[in-house]
Amino acid sequence: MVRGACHHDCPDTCAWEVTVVDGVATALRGAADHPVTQGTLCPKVNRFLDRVYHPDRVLTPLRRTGTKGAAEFEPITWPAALGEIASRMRGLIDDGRASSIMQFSFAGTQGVIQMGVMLDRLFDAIGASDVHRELCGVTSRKGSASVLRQPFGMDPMQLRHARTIVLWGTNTRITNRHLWPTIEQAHQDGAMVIVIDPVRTDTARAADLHLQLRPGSDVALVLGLIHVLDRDGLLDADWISAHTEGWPQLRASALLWTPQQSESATCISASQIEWLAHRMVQEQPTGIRTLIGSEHRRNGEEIARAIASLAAVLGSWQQVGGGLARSTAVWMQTALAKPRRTIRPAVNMARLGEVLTNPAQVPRIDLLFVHNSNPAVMLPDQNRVLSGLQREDLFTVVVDQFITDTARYADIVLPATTQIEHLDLADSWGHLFLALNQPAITPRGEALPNTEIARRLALELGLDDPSLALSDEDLVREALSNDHPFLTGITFETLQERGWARLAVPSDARPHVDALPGVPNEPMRLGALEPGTGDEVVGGGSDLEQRYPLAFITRKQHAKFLNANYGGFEDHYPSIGHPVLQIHAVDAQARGISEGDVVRIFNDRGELTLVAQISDDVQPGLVAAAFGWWLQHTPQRRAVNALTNAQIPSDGHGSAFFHDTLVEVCLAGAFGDA
Ligand SMILES: Nc1nc2c(c(=O)[nH]1)N[C@H]1C(S)=C(S)[C@@H](COP(=O)(O)OP(=O)(O)OC[C@H]3O[C@@H](n4cnc5c(=O)[nH]c(N)nc54)[C@H](O)[C@@H]3O)O[C@H]1N2
Ligand SMILES: Nc1nc2c(c(=O)[nH]1)N[C@H]1C(S)=C(S)[C@@H](COP(=O)(O)OP(=O)(O)OC[C@H]3O[C@@H](n4cnc5c(=O)[nH]c(N)nc54)[C@H](O)[C@@H]3O)O[C@H]1N2
Ligand code: SF4
Ligand SMILES: [Mo]
Repeated sequence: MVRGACHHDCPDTCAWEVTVVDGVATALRGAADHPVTQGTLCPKVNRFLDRVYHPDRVLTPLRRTGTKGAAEFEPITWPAALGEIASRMRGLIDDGRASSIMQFSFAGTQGVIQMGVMLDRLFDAIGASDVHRELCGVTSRKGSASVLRQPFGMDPMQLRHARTIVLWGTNTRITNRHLWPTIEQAHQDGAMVIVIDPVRTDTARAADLHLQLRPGSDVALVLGLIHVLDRDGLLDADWISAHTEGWPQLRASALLWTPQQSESATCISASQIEWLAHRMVQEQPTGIRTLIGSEHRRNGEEIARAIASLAAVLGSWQQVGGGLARSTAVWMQTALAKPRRTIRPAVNMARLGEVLTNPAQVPRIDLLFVHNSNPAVMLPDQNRVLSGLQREDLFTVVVDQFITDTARYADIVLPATTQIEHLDLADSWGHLFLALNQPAITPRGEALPNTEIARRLALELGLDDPSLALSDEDLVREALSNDHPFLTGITFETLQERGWARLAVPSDARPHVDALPGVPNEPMRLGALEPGTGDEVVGGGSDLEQRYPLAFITRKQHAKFLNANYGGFEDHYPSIGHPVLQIHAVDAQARGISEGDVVRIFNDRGELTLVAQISDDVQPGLVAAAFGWWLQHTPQRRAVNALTNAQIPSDGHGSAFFHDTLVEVCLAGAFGDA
């Protein structure tokens, strides 16, 4: 039995055990002794060994033989593949154009080592262009950090002690399922579970109360709540003056937001707003759990700021189980040694389509090196991304385990190992446990870990910096070499023996109340809140809205999908077997659409043909389709991101406004197409 941990970009970071017989992995199960995993994985990963041994695995390097996008390749050797990549890179470097090489990667494997530390070093060494990996969590982090400074949140497991649990724009039962037992236990002990989400999700269905607010109206809801808290004298003035600054400004902005005004902006009734404000104070601790549901909007940062401000004025941080539970990444980043990096030219990853297609782009990108990501599926404004990947003068390398929709466009595909074939240190953004992922089998075929690909490419390029020759074990040891109290007692050896370890943080630690090592206890920063408007939203009265009157949400919806990892694998499809468009009966009727009709969804960026599903899980004015399906499922060979909005915050940092997307829907054929 070999101990490891899941690599997916998922808050649960499960610890697992692999049974190996004669060099073949025969069973994979959740570690029974791990307090979060508790012996079970999830519907996505239960059959992960099928993925490891899948007949479609890429097992040798491949070179393109057909047109871009056609996925026609021939096998080549590693020396031939690396030789060709290195000679193209060398040509650009010698020409003084190293920045026309772009590293594009994300969190396909989110482990500390395999997510990119070695490839980052390689591209740092040559001065290639980079991307800001900010499509997930950065907007929400910015918003909460503006209140909390260092955005330490409560350990989500402390929700066990909450009496009022607010799941704010997070679909826990689908996206964070190992937190659900904690919530259920608290519920059994009398806690009330409230979901705030524009969609009736699986989590909303299981909650005591679902507040189905208008998309993007969260700030107006918070202002209404703070209005009531203040008006009814429910707030603790001593707590607020001792632990916050900027309350007068926040209070002044909330004064204008009577429950009735908040109702008209949010569609949550004034009486429910009054009730919730009272509940959150009278039934403490109130724990607010949020992830990234509301960040994919123009006002996403303000929404995160509003939620953090609400937690601050409630004073919930004082009791274990109260406060804000968001990403735990800051705990991990504080604990682990920071990799040494050099600054290189970089653009927000959401801009890839624009960068590849804009003739005036400086520097022009001539060589794109993709690893741990599937930009053809996951980036907004897909048509633009695909036009970029189609460019004949772009040399594209994709490192992956399968021929993804991005790999179809590659000039060279390099075969990557899976998690049971390489070493990694798994940190988590959903809890405080680290795990060591030990390789259980030798790599299949000629697959190599990202780290080894970087080492070989460095040699090929003649780079002799010793840091580019470190082994995977050296890299794990390096990450653990930080002299921080959170790492007390955690070494490579202890992890090797036990498999996992919780950061040395007391289980009843109260961030922003108790002192944390090295974290100054500064007041939380409040200030006026601005509901703002979205970029493309219903109710704004824009010209665009006249043409495209429906909001379009493309959330993570399926229990067996994990981003774009499984949307091309039949055994992972939901029982209906294909993607659908959820539309409310009111909007369907207005367009003559019935259940099962084939419909066309379109806007200026693109179009999709899907099957309609009439559902009151969405509200009138809002249509929804799941993110994660690969391109083969529609006649256009496109997925939901063909329609989504690639705008990013004005400072260039944060997520794209995926969910600020307007569309129109009609029966397919109504415009003469099928
Ligand atoms: N419309 C819409 N778009 C979205 C979102 C949404 O909700 N709606 N969510 C956004 C969010 S939050 C995220 S995080 C992104 C996710 O975007 P990505 O991180 O790009 O997506 P993943 O599908 O998790 O992983 C991408 C690839 O990594 C590969 N991979 C896994 N392990 C390894 C490895 O060890 N080595 C290499 N080389 N490759 C590996 C997988 O095979 C997979 O093809 O999508 C974003 N896009
Ligand atoms: N099964 C499964 N699990 C996953 C993933 C997956 O693809 N599949 N992806 C993983 C990744 S990368 C991430 S980042 C996490 C994300 O985890 P979550 O943040 O929980 O997931 P999302 O589906 O992005 O968003 C959650 C909810 O936000 C709601 N929402 C949208 N707009 C608004 C709004 O304006 N206000 C409010 N209050 N709510 C809004 C959506 O309807 C959705 O139900 O999940 C991880 N876990
Ligand atoms: S995808 Fe998430 S829930 Fe599933 S095994 Fe991996 S970490 Fe656990
Ligand atoms: Mo994400």
